[in-house]
Amino acid sequence: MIDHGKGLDVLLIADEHVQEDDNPFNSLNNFTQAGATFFSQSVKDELDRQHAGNSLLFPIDAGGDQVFQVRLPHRPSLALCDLATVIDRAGYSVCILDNVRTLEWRYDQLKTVIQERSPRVIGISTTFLLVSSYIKQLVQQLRELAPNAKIVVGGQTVREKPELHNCADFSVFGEGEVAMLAILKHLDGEREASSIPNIAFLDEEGQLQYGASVEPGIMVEMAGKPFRARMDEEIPDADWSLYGRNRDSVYSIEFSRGCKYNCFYCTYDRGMNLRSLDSIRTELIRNAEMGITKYRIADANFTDGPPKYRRYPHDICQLMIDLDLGLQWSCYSRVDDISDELADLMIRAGCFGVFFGIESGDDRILKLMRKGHDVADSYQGVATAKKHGLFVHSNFLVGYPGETRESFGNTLDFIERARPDSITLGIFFLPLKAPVKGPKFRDYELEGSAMEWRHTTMDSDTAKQLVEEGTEYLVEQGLVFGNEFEFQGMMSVGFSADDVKAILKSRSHKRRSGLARMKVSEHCPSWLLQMAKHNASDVREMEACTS
Ligand code: B12
Ligand code: SF4
Repeated sequence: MIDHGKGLDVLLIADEHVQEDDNPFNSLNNFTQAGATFFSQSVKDELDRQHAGNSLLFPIDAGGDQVFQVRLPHRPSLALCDLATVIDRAGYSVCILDNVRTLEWRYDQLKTVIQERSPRVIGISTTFLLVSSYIKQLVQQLRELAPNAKIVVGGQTVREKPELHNCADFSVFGEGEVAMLAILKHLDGEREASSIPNIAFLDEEGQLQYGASVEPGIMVEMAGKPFRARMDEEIPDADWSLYGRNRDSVYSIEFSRGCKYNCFYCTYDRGMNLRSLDSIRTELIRNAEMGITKYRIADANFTDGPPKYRRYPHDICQLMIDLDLGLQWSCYSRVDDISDELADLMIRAGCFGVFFGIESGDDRILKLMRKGHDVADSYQGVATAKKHGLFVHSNFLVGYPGETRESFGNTLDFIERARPDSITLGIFFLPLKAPVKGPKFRDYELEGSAMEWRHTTMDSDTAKQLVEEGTEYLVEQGLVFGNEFEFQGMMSVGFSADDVKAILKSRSHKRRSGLARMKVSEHCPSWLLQMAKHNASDVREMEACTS
């Protein structure tokens, strides 16, 4: 490896952008409405005066008046932390910067790091950058800022969108730890790019080439068989001391990769790759020593193990109970996993909430989804989790092939009776590649993609309409629209899990009220000042990265 003195081998960056349209009301997950309060220019001026450049408030146009909504920072990226850990352990220097385009001052830091440390390689995570044009723009911007750096993109979006395969010097599909080290070896002159599995790269003539074991057709056409680059080694322990930010108190942790189910609308990787309890113990203890005790578990489904080790989650909960580190966490779960025994263990291990993807309240649709559980299981799972004191968020989707007004009526009926603590109701999203696009669904004549589609029983316009009508109806019935994701965002800036529950509840009837009726606060509440202070200290923390 070449010694670059103060120079940097790898700069890793991440940001979050999930909608084509920049209107924050279309990407509510990036923001918090903080109890549906919006702030006026005078509050913005006051915050700027006290903590210049904190970028906390995001301007929105409210029918001519400019008001501001609170924007929470993008969560710390586990992908970058994992990558940084293996890069660092291999002896390369590495630095992480996130929120690079969302937060102005973070972008300034990016420029400083590039100027002062001339990274050889810049890696971008697209896990939460969903928009191709945005990614291309970011790559272009980096090329201008760092013309000599090689740019590597990785993460789900670049894997799924073929138009991105030639946007950077290297694209990594699937797990990135092994591939990133191989690319660094290649740049050190020790390996041919064409021998690296699961990557695309630009050759000396700027032509797109694929590395070993990737056939371009497979990357984009394979419906029903999601692509997975399995690592032979264990999932690495993430070392957050490399992350270089101190704002957050809620972090990601991963116990397994992949999922053993095969729901036909879902593109998550199939199969399960587990960590040993020993490595989990080491990571939990090391994190606690750094003050990290709050988590959003990143597993596709935390509450089940593979067929040969069904009690994996039970054992992890028991480990957490025995360690007694005061952990608090939430996770994805399935209704058919939640027994009294597991719910009790989860509560004692520090779980405060679960996210169930229930999707439908109609048995015929659940069967078509190959969901693996029925409506009775859903009633049972929600009731058991609530009985033990878990906050239950549930997601439902409208318009899966076979959906009719009648089946949607059954979903509304289920929600009204089961009453999860919060819900999201959205239009069926048709991914580029998912089993539902395969031959088994030919009879439904499914066409289109993403949010624009049609099939024999419904089209996306009708589904949108039903989502609107259903939402109005459920709001009337006192159901809470929110998201379990918001726990992480709000807890990161100092709210407790109980505060977040209270905020979600207070928001229920306001959620759909729209811009016209929103309240504009002239006051700067103490928590907003607190958040601004967090941001200010984060600026100081990042100075470490430039030195
Ligand atoms: C946990 C999770 C969440 C959590 C995040 C919690 C947290 N603390 O981070 C929550 C519940 C908040 C969440 C929310 C959403 N999520 Co989510 N989530 C996941 C999930 C299950 C795991 C992500 C994760 O952290 N994995 C662990 C890390 C280590 O893996 P990774 O990011 O994939 O990184 C690896 C490789 O991809 C690669 N890699 C990644 N970046 C880079 C960069 C370089 C340079 C290299 C070389 C390699 C590389 O190497 C990494 C290590 O092996 C994935 C599905 C899955 N199983 O992957 C969906 C997933 C990321 N989510 C997705 C979506 C769409 C969303 C939402 C937009 C959903 C919604 N409609 O609201 C929101 C966005 C939230 C927001 N804007 O606020 C999509 C993204 C699709 C895409 N990119 O094309 C995914 C892939 C699921 C899917 N297939 O639909 N999510
Ligand atoms: S929807 Fe959930 S349970 Fe089904 S395959 Fe996807 S991750 Fe697994």
